[in-house]
Amino acid sequence: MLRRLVAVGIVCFSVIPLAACHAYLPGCLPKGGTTGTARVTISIDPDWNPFNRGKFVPSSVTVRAGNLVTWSFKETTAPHSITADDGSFDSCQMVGVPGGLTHFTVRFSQPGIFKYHCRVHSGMRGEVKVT
Ligand SMILES: [Cu+2]
Repeated sequence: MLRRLVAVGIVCFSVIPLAACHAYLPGCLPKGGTTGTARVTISIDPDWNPFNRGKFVPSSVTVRAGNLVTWSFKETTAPHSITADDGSFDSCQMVGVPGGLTHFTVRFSQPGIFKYHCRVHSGMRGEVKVT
């Protein structure tokens, strides 16, 4: 764990000597994740908006109840999280460095609209519609 934090710090401070890298989400415990083959993959892509740094693509997806959704990390300059607005799942952090979490998968069992966000960047938002 410490080695991972040091690696993130090195990447962050050599690439972006500013704010986006301070958020290691200490004390956050990932929850709601699972493994398996996802029906839909959402990419976390770069976004050079200085307030967001990343974006969920596509930001809205539709799946059937019981399907899995995987978020895949493509952005490599800032940490992000996939955090349900209702707290039902949280990746805590994903980073594009060796040893970092680069995928996060959630099973959506109940119909509804599930909104999520990135804990690090308030402008990063998305939703999963479950039919
Ligand atoms: Cu983010």
